[in-house]
Amino acid sequence: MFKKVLIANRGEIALRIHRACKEMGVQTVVVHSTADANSMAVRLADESVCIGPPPARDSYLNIHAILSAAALTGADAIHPGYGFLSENSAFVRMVEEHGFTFIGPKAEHIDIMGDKVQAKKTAIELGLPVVPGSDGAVENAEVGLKIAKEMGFPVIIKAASGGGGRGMKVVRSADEFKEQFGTARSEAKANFGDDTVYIEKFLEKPKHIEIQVFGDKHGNAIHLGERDCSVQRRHQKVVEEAPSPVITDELRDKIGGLAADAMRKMGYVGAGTIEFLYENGEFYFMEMNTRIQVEHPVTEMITGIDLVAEQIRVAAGEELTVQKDKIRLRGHAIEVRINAEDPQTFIPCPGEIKQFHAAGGLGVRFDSAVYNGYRIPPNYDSMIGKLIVHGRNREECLRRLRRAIMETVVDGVKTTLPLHHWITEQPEFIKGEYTIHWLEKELAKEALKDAA
Ligand code: MV4
Repeated sequence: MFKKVLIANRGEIALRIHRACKEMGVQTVVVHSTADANSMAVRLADESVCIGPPPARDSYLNIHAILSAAALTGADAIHPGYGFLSENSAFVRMVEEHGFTFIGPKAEHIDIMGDKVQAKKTAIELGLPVVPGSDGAVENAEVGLKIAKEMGFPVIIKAASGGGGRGMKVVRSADEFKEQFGTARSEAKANFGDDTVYIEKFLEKPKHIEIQVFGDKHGNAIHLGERDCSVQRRHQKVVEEAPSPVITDELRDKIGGLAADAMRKMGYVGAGTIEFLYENGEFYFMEMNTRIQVEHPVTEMITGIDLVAEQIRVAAGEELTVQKDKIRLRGHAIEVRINAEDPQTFIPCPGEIKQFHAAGGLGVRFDSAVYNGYRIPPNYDSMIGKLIVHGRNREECLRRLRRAIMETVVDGVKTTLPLHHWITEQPEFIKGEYTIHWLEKELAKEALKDAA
């Protein structure tokens, strides 16, 4: 096992990684920008190193400063958390060239999944179901139109270097195809420096359902069930839950088994998430995330497995401590992401937290790095914490969630908690049958009501 881990992140995930390390008897070093000198992770870590000014590109993305901090403090391994350098294969290669262990997958697997055309091709080879579409990249608008006509409209044009919802165009008829194709191409070039695009049949009302997978360096790979992350706004997840209210044990075993088999064939190491669109009982591969995700706690709550500790053990060369037949999914978990934002306009609201009180009690978990008097810097993402609740079933979980939201106090800045409370009272959310478009449609209706 490692003696010392360097945490190359901030906020709640930096603290989350620190906690896992401490429970494993591992020393921690946290790197931070000048804006985060007073962070909870800096206070709690065994050591801290300031790596630069507030802008992320000068600190949390500053590879040389991070490697220097690792060398200076004698760290064995680097945990990148999510965001920042977590899916940067060049960083992984540099970490390894300097003799440190990267707590995450192989650089080559990050590269494959970072290119959406290659990712989809790999998914097909590994036996995962995909959305019908072009066989890889589409050379020009004429070829694209021919494929679209054969498949039938609507279709969606996606950028190979896109992801997370960026660089997509939905086309509903043949006469708008060529123009949209051109726009998709030039936007892809402008945003990602790569104008490679591909085409898929557009699914009208899917859910976003993702499978948590894990592999080790001994050839083992497992899945830990799904998370339903369909409650989104502008491709930002707002609420996540496990298990999905629409997935049967039979469906889970089937898609989970395919996902685990795929990872075993690939030799995937560490935590990963395979994202699927789900419609009419069918799963379609969308993307794979090669990192620990924000919403990992809902899986932890229903499996009892510490996913970050597992990442660290696997990186250190240990076998997975969980075996396929020993995994039991217990009850239901829901997470809401608490952002320091206006709950109606979603405008970020940095500033000082005057009063803070985390909800507690049975089945309540609050993953956050904020405290009374904490100043939220304006330089980063507005997520200040996550409220995660567990119940024996979805109904108990929902009641507990409403109770815990009402109990939470974050004074001094606006937060999305009122939005979360509102969501928990919506009939479609309660039924669990919501799709990826549900939240934005409801918010549009509310805006109309407010205007009247
Ligand atoms: C789709 C789709 C419908 N049909 N692909 C959005 C994020 C990116 N990973 C892929 N996305 C989508 N791909 C086909 N063939 C709809 C979306 C999509 C979406 C997916 C998941 C969660 C929220 C979404 C919001 C809008 C569109």
